[in-house]
Amino acid sequence: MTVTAYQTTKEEILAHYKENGFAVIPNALSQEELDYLNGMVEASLKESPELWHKPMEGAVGTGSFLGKHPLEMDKFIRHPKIFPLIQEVLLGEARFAQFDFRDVSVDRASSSEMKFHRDISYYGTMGGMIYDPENPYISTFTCVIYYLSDVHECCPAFCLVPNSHMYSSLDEAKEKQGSEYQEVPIRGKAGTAVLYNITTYHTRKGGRDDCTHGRRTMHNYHSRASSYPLTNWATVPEVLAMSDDHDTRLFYSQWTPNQIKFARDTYTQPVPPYYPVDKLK
Ligand SMILES: O=C(O)CCC(=O)C(=O)O
Ligand SMILES: [Fe+2]
Repeated sequence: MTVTAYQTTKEEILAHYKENGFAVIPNALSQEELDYLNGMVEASLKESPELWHKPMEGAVGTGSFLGKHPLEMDKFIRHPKIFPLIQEVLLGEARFAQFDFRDVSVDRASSSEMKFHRDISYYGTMGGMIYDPENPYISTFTCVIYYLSDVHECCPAFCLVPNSHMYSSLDEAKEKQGSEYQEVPIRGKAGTAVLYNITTYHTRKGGRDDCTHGRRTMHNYHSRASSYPLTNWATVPEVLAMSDDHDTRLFYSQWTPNQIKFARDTYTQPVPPYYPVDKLK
């Protein structure tokens, strides 16, 4: 198994993902895009702190940006550099699943460690399929984490165990992978994107006590047409979910239970009849 630091060409990215369950793409976002997103995050933290959840494992977070700036955020959710890769690993079936921002402040950097885990859909937690052995890229869902700040040696860092999707615990991965087992922390400049199969074991490593940076990230999860919704809560604004543009409407069509209610209660257009809208309280 080869785990190299960064992949740059489309071929390298896809080969590395296929072999290891992830790829790291430097310069996925331009300086202009980073300035724009960081400006929005700073303004939101200052002006609308109520839209951010309380620190969880050291990170505050918000899923409010898509509702507030749908067309602007859609450009990042289907980013011209990264979305074609997402479509590739999801066999052309990509569907929107979840989009949020997280911020670890400097003073919380050293207490922001998570436990190793897999991100599993709510049907997955009830026994549904969590990876697809028939997909050469294994994934039923994929996520891209964009670093919006530089991640140095001292900073909180996303970290994963390559090719560990098939084990039901980290101990089993250690035992079965033997000398192949590795925990790979991912560091890089702001603008770096980590694309990973969400059932690959991963965590956020805490920062060092002397970290003076913290860490800011944008997390974007994608489902497949043949998977179930990832969450039971994410919602999509009408301008995207009911778009006249066929590809846009299709991409935002995997509605969660909460989304059906949200559409019923807030959209100007009727909810499409194939959703069980009358059955929901
Ligand atoms: O913030 C990170 O580096 C990892 C986050 C994560 O794995 C999660 O929220 O499930
Ligand atoms: Fe996770």
